Amino acid sequence: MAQITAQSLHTAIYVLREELAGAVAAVATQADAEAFRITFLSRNGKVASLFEAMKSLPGPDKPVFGKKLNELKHYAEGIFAEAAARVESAAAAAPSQVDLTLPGRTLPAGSLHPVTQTLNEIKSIFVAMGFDIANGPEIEDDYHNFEALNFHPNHPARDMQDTFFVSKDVLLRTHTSPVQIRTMKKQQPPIRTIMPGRVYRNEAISARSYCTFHQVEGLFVDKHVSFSELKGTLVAFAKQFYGNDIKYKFRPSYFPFTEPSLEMDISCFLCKGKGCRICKQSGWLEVLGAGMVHPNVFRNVGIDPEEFTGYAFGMGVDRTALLRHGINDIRLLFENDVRFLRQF
Ligand code: 2NL
Repeated sequence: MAQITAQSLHTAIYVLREELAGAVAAVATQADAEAFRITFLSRNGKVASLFEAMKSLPGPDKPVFGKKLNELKHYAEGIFAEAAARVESAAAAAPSQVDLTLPGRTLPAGSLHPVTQTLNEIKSIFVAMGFDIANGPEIEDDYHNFEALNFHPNHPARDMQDTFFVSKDVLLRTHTSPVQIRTMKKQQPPIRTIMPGRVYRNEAISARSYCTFHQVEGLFVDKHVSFSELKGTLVAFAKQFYGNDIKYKFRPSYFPFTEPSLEMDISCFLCKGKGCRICKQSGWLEVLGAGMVHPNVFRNVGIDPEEFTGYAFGMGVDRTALLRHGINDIRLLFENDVRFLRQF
């Protein structure tokens, strides 16, 4: 304030009193009340600034105006206290902004990956038949992945083209059979175990094949285990998994680790054998391979092939999951795009 006079301070007090009366009437919320306090009653507020102005009045006028300003200050404090109490009780009485009767917001529930769902189903069928479940390392050595399984040293699967090598002797397992080797090495028959898990192949990636996928292999070793028992077990599995009404057939096949070996086809469960896009118009789907454990494999793990026989089988899980859901690109299973996964 410029050079103050008694007259101008008198006017300023009058004007501020009017302003206070108007401002307090407009206080509607606790935030308004706080703004009022800051504007008028804080250390740098309008009331304090008149006290400051008073200091430059001629000496004799000071006591008179000191009294007037104290009155003004008490007036401002009084109406502020009233307004603060008014908005506080209004806030307390106001209905809650939260409607406790509203239904809760449901969080989006996750679901199991289609491959996991398929794996779980396969596992539960074999567990119900009395199979144990065994797991093992995904990083393996040549011995457990190839040599113990009777792969010839020059077998093409041992080529860099087909297998991911970590070093000359260390590799990513190309099937879950090394888990079966480890199981037979540490446990004498009877052995009735399935080995589900992830495997790796160094293949060109396409809609039909990917560099990693899942397998379930099974192994039953005991005295007098027969080829017909193998076939009966596979049929029992296929009917539970693919449906009671499927037709099936066995074809002779070859694996280094089984002799004799077979492959199982089932009638296409989508077109019931009539021929469709999924079965490539053949009416049949290849679903698994199996056979009687080769005597050389038994000798490699220290089980006497004269005393024991056994069967083993293996099936791909991802391809099965694709077939069941009519998915046409295996890569979708590994991209983890939630727009895809939400559909399962
Ligand atoms: C297939 C065929 C098969 C086995 C896996 C096996 C393991 C041991 C000994 C003998 Cl340790 N056999 N496993 C046997 C026959 C077939 O898999 O098409 N898999 C996707």
